[in-house]
Amino acid sequence: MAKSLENIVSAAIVSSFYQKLLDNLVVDVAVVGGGPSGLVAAKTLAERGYKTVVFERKLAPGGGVWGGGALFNEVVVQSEAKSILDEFGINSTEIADAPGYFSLDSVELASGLIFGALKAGAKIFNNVSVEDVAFKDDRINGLVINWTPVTRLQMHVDPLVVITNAVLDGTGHPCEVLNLVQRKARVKLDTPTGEILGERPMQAATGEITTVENTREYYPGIFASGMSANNVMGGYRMGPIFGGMLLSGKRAADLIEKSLKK
Ligand code: 48F
Repeated sequence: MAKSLENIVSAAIVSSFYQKLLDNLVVDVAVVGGGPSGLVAAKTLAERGYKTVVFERKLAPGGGVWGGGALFNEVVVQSEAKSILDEFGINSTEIADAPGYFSLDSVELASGLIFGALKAGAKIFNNVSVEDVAFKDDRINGLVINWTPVTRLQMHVDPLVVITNAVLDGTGHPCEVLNLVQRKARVKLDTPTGEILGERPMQAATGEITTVENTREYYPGIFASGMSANNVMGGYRMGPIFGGMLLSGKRAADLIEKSLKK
């Protein structure tokens, strides 16, 4: 019997998704959160040859980029991170009375980062929430994942596990994965108190610098980038300027690569 178009479409989706998921149950790097820092890290690591996967809770990756500032869909990036925009092919315009600062369309930034990460070879699983971590020998070696609708509806459904050599917590303000590590594994993180210090209020210039400085490994096998790193180390928030996020993603990729080469 000839296959109907409906059957061809459904079978193609099921078989290609099945293969994609199966291929990514063991990876080099698992990025939690498809925000700007996570997407830059994913692209950089994928193009350097590391098997990299991104798990994003929402339907659309891009995190806090889409909405610009107060839903005005424009954001600002400073000159230090302009080369990352260029690398992704994302347009920006230098602000006439503020040399060294560039304004750009937040929809182009979000979609450009997503497209760049995918084209570099990273796989993105959207609608997937990371709800726990897996441990081996005092090191994080896996992520426990489930469908976001399952977690949102609090359905009593067991998860799946992805094994990885390195995790990047790119979950933004709540630093969800490191919170899980602290709360459930009851281990000390590499911070002055051994705990998450908590994000501080707005101080844009400082926040932009500390976001990058705070990007590092906080427990064997788990790194933090972007606002997650700032929350863990008590850094300041900065609003809709995104250079620090992009540079944080690059630094996360460099540090993860260094640790994988050990
Ligand atoms: O918050 P987010 O954009 O991360 P970021 O890279 O960038 C922060 C900026 O967007 C902005 C800012 C800049 O001035 O302050 O906030 O630090 O993106 C984080 C992504 O992680 C997803 C979430 O849906 C968002 O898209 N996420 C959070 N928790 C989980 C998760 C989880 N448990 N599992 C999967 N995805």
